[in-house]
Amino acid sequence: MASSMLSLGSTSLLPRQINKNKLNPFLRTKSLSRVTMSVAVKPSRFEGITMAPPDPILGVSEAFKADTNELKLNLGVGAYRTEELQPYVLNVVKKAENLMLERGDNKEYLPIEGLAAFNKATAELLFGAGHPVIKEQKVATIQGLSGTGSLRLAAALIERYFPGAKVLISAPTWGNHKNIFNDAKVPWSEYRYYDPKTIGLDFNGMIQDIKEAPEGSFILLHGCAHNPTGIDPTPEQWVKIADVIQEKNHIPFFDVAYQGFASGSLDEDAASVRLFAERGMEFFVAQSYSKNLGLYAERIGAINVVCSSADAAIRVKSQLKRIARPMYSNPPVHGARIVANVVGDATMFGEWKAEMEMMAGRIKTVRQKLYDSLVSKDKSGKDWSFILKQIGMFSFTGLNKAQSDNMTNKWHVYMTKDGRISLAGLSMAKCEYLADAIIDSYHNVS
Ligand code: KET
Repeated sequence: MASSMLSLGSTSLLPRQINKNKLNPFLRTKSLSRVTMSVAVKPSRFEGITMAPPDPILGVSEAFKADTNELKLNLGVGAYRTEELQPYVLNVVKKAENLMLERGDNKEYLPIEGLAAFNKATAELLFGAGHPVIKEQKVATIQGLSGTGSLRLAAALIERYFPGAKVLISAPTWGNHKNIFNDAKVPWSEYRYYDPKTIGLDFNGMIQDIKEAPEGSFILLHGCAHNPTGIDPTPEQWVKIADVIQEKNHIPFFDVAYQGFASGSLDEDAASVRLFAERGMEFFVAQSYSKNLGLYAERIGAINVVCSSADAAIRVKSQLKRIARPMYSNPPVHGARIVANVVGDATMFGEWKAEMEMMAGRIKTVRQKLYDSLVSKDKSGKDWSFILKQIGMFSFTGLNKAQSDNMTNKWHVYMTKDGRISLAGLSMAKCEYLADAIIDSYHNVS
């Protein structure tokens, strides 16, 4: 007991604590130096807090930074880099920012639901301007802290209004999905998605698992450019997925973090979401502008809940705001203004599309070069064509944990331990080196 009172040391005791300590006979009899000595042995209140493991994705960037080898390559996080492997700020973003400075936009708080012009723009980008769900005001849209924050708001809404309902997530999926639902105390399980034998979609497994889930489950779907596999259902398969979800009264929950990055076209990449909207289904869509506008650190995205009536949308929106207020009060304005300016101006919108095509195009070019390098260097006859079939920012290499460790420890190629590499972080100049690393890891490590 005495030692706990001494924990602050005699020189930093606050008046209230000094008064308390006057009642303590131990203190009265001890000299100043004895008091200081006891500080050293006092265990911290945080003794019970163990070291958290590094994040499987963002932790890779931390490890990369610490590596001094000049050959090092960061293919961990899905963040676009130029051919010189530098971060890229889109020209259209700079233009929108200049406009904001010229206008002298203020820094007042936004409403809890975010910037109205952004919410309008983001829903239109997703469903297409003039879509009936927008015209009939059936979508509850609120600005979120990028994709992650928007998913987290939806998870909180599920926990509050659908107690016990389960979320089904693809196996595998983006690593943070599980954290998000765990933290929101929403139970989840997995549906089959990736088939290592075919290095493709396990479509039958997926359909069967969705069918067998308890009626009214939430089915988390990647709108496009599935992370980490880079394998998307075909348009025909999306129709069947929608059929079984409808049959079982499930609620689809789309995560759209790569709109424009799969095909290079914003509209094409929204086709899955629009298919569900056309069927008059109720569903969730979380959006992110981290990748397609390169606004990673601005934390700009949205959660949209498509409801069957305008009245339900108003109520849902009010509850999303209620969840947001004690979490972070209201969202940041900077990224919201950028998106609103870019989408709301025909010229800038056109420029954005061109830059997005350029980014998606660069990734396709390195994808091809990596494939060519693997085929020309690897004499084993292994079929590497799966790399060309995958889409989006990533390639799911099929390398296991030990092989991925070899990529990092021996070759200084930083990647996630599930075998995913971000092609957005690869340059043409590094393709041959990467191919050597992959071939060595694949054939010489088991
Ligand atoms: N969904 C998916 C599927 C996704 O890959 C990411 C980010 C997000 C949502 C969230 O991004 P935000 O920046 O919150 O809008 N993925 C990359 C970065 C990360 O892990 O945070 C990644 O997989 O590398």
